[in-house]
Amino acid sequence: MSETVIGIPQSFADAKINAERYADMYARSINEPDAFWADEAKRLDWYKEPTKISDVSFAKDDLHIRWFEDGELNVSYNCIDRHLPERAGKVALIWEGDNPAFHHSITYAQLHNHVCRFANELKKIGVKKGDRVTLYMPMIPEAAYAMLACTRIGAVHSVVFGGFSPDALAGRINDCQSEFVVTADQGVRGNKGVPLKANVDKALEQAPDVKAVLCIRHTGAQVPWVEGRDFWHHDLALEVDAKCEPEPMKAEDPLFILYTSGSTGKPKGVLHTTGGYLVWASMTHEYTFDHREDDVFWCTADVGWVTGHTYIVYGPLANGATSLMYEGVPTWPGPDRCWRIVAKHKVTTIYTAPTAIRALMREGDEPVSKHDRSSLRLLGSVGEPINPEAWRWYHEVVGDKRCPIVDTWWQTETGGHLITPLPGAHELKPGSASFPMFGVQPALVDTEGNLLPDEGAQEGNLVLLGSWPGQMRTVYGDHQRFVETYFSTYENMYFTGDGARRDADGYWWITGRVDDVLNVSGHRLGTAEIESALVAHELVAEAAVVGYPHDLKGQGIYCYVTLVAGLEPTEETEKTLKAHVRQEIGPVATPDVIQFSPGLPKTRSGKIMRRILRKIAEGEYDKLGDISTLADPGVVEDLIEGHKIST
Ligand code: 6R9
Repeated sequence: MSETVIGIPQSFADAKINAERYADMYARSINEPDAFWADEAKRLDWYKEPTKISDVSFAKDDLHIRWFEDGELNVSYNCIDRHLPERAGKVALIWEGDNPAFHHSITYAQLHNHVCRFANELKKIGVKKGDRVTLYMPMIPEAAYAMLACTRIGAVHSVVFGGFSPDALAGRINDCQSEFVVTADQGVRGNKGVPLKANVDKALEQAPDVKAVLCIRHTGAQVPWVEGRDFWHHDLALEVDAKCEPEPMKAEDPLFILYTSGSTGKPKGVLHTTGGYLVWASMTHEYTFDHREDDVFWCTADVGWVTGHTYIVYGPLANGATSLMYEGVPTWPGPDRCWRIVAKHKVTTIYTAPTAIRALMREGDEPVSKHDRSSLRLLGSVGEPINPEAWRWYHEVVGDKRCPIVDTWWQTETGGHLITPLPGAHELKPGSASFPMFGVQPALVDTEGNLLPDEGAQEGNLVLLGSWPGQMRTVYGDHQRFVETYFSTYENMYFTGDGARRDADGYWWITGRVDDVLNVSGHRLGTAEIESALVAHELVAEAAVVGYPHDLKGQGIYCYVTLVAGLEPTEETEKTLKAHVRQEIGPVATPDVIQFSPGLPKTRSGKIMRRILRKIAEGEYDKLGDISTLADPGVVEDLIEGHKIST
């Protein structure tokens, strides 16, 4: 059977980047990188234009990554002020509430007013340049105001996903010694309230250094209140004026911290800096989505994830675009909600995750086809490999075969897209992330770290050979961890943690994580985090967590648990442990399956053999490989007997 290849539609014949231009620009970005990036930096307004373009070493003992080092700029100025002469009345943000009756638009002039006021409120509660401010927010415009207000005064934001538990929030507040929290009384998703302020109060029992909490009244719910520490946004707004000069920042000054899961230990505070990140956000938003002035761009991610940072807030606003922010869930009040939004706001570009596409696909074609989608011109996918079935449905049903799909591969660590098709430059192969973005040098290595030939079909672990401006600069407060996590597996290369193959035509296909990181509904979770939550429970002696294929979520969470001696598992125990993990980390981490087992497969030196646990969870009993090195091979039979999912 010949492989499906989908050509470039006529509507993209005049795209900003066509095949020839891509080839020229890519070659220049690799052969004359400093000249290429000096030009791309011109997309931003600088107080001081950079003359030192890059200074990078991936060597383990001298790791440093600096871009545009002597340049000075301000992010909020670039996302707002500089657009005012031409776009003051243009819509910057369209907000669509959870309740479809609630929606409004914010122009660039209004955004300027909101952000300046917000910045002055932050100053008023004591925030200074360089301070870390934790944002625990629902999907409301104030989330964007708060982010931009931090950048305006040079504070460093750390957005914590509103679905995380008080414990997880406290851990993130303490890790970056953040003394300020911005939140709302409640969030709303699918007509249900999310008790954000109450969660903050619980978190602060374990985060005593927080001095002030700025709270937005969103639903009007009653919330706990600590006089002197807590401030209402609407009260402070009355006390401050709407003039706030942006603070000139050095290109390498910290911009934000975003926590993400790795294969070991606690989540890491990924640090991005000012100049390089914004160049990358702006450039990738423009080229990948072939951005045009009258686009209505809808990225469905939450601002608590990197996709929301780069493609709801910074990329689109840096480019003077109209960005849609949706508060709710894809299927409330009905299965057609997304398509209703597309028709209502004449969305031109949707950028969403395969897990959402699969969930919507289940609802059938009718909810889609009954709405006018003629405004759509481009579709995007992010977060996990997209299965060909979902790809085709997205292309044929949602996009009426007219709209190309950009399957964008990247990570929290990379700031923005690294491998993606450009809609006017590349023919598409369903499931392939296609080609590297400008300046990106992907390569494959075998498990010993040998580079595989850069021609012909190859498969291996995905590494990146050089830096790009949007790359993370360090793990906040733990540079050694940055070195060890990304630059120690293979010498002089950034290791992505993903496996990939490149086909004979040079198309890249991401095959998924090769480390102990799970991708559950597009959310990154470390197996170690879930294990440590489980063993923290008094009933649990030992736990091992692996992923298994899940129709909707991509991967599900499969936990093997050994209870403390003498306890017999009951349904109640299972429920208790699921609720416990949910409470410790958040609903996204709720185990799908808990299998109780008296023992786990271990080597004689006591190392749990996850390879075997993964195969059992997948139901692939005949592919367990060599089990002779196990201390007690009999454990395996018990585990197979207890396997919980029908295959
Ligand atoms: C942006 C984001 C990163 C991990 C990454 C990979 C997976 C993301 C993908 C994809 C296949 C794509 N991933 N996009 N896999 N195709 N288009 O998702 O960041 O939350 O840090 O996750 O997600 O495994 O390593 P993050």
